Amino acid sequence: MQIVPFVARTAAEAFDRIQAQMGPDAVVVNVRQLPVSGLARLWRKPRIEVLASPPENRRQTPSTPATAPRVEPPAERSIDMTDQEQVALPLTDRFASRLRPSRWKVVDLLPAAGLTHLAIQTVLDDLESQWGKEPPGALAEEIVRLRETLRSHWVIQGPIDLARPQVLVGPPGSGKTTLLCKWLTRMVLSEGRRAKVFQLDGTAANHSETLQVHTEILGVPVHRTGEDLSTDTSGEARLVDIPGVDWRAPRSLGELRRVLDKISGAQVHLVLNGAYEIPVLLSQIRAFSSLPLAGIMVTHLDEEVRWSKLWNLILGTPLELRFLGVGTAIPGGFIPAKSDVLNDRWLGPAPAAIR
Ligand SMILES: Nc1nc2c(ncn2[C@@H]2O[C@H](COP(=O)(O)OP(=O)(O)O)[C@@H](O)[C@H]2O)c(=O)[nH]1
Ligand SMILES: [Mg+2]
Repeated sequence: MQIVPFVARTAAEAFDRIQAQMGPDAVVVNVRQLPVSGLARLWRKPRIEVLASPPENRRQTPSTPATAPRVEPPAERSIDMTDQEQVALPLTDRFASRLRPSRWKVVDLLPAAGLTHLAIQTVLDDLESQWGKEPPGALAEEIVRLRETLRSHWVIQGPIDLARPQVLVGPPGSGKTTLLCKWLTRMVLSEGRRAKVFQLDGTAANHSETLQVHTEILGVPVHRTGEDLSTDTSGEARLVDIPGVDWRAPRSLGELRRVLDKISGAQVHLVLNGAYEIPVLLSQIRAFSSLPLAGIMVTHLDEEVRWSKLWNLILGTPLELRFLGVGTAIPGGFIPAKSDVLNDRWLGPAPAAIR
């Protein structure tokens, strides 16, 4: 990956220079404040260094259609893959034997992809009703149809509207603040947007060094109360960071709801730790769905090989999967969720014709 450093006095200046040199699809890989040493500290404002990569480095050349399932890195190359992620997956598990018989061979792959019995049944029913009980001859053809069937299940709730406050909620430690910093960095350095952050106390006090450091680097103002949040007409994106709440405590969820009720027009996104098992994630979604949710964002995907298991959430809830967070580095590993992103590392890159 070719990486070019840009040193600038402000985030806006860095954005302009990256755009001029690399165009709108440049990928921001890292951002940090450069130390000012010696006496210069007294008069010189610290500068920021942004590492960016030109767009042609982002995609692998699409390969020929997969003839057999394999684990591949995702098409989005801004993610660092660990050795652990490259390990091949077993192709069957204990659920496979309990599935109703089908001539579709591709169904045998679904348990290893982390799909629950219920989700597999749904996919199998849809495969057969959409394409017939008799599968096409080659496994590669079955995989093409499986991709289409899964894609038809992708939930769309509508676009994120940055004119409305964007609020990230979820259990404590699920990665909300980290994801917010990744999103903010993308807005400011890749999209050239102006933004502000509201760091609110919820049922607990909200302290975050990560948020403090990154807003400072980006020159983004942080408001410690929600006073101006609903009435703000500046046109700047408003990102709201709230402490997590215990999803097993209805009282905490009730209090969170009261905080959210005061933010008029908010789009509320549930942030979950994708390394957790599916039954836990589904229970968390059920608990938080008493709130007006506009989608889900899933983090910690550097700790989970089977991104395909997120299909359980898509098949089991009416919520749109918005963004995926991969790792603690900011802004690295912030990926708009798409059907192919979940499938590529499991089924191999999609043939170019159906992308
Ligand atoms: N491995 C890994 N750790 C993460 C990820 N996102 C956040 N974390 C870590 O998880 C912890 C909690 O993150 P934070 O964003 O403060 O969670 P919050 O309480 O939901 O705001 C911190 O130590 C983060 O560095 C991720 O995608 N992968
Ligand atoms: Mg937080």
